[in-house]
Amino acid sequence: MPLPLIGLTISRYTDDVSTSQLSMPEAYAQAITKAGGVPLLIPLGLTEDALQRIITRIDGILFTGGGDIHPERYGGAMSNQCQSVDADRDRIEIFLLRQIIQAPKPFLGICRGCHIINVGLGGSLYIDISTDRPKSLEHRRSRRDVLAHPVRIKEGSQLAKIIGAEEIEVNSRHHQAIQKLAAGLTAVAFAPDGVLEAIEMPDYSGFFGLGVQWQPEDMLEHKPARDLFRAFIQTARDISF
Ligand SMILES: [Mn+2]
Repeated sequence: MPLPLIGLTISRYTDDVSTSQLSMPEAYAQAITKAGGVPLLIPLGLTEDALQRIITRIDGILFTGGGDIHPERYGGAMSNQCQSVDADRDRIEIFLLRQIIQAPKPFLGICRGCHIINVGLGGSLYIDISTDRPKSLEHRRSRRDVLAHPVRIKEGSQLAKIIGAEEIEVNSRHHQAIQKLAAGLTAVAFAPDGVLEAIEMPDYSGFFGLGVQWQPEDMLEHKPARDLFRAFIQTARDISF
């Protein structure tokens, strides 16, 4: 069985001796590998030409978690509540999103990656849930592998078909959330406080365009998390080979 190549976006940070580092939590690569894909990390700092070359060769993209998107990208103003903003990463991911949709090939967004899908298609974010929606649950505190709150999944959605349940428990490590949903996306899962927890592109010609607010790569001992990665990789393989 051929192994589909999945591009993964990564972060940049400066270490304690002022060296710029590109990095990504290993759990993403492990999740892709376990589901039958080959993870390929996409560096930051690339030109659009270079990114195009990558797009032609990969079979799908995983937009990973990370720091906040610059609020300018969705008509907001920079705030001291924004964390680890990287304008180059925003540029690269939004370019990759638009190209992968044009290709069209499967894509999955996780946490920040879910926000990139929404912002890249014209939606907006709450800069900080606890400030902008003070009555919300605590979405930020969960340890990576601890289930923090339930999400209710919209009947008939692609996500519901993949997971096969109306409600699942998820981890939660985000301080931002989708505010205005972009045209062309459907809201397919909500936390009990109304925070949007999953989105998808209905009738997408690349067959898999989905974003989740939780972090399934840290919950692989749970079947819904494994099923999500498996469906993503299977689609990438089916449309490529
Ligand atoms: Mn949450």
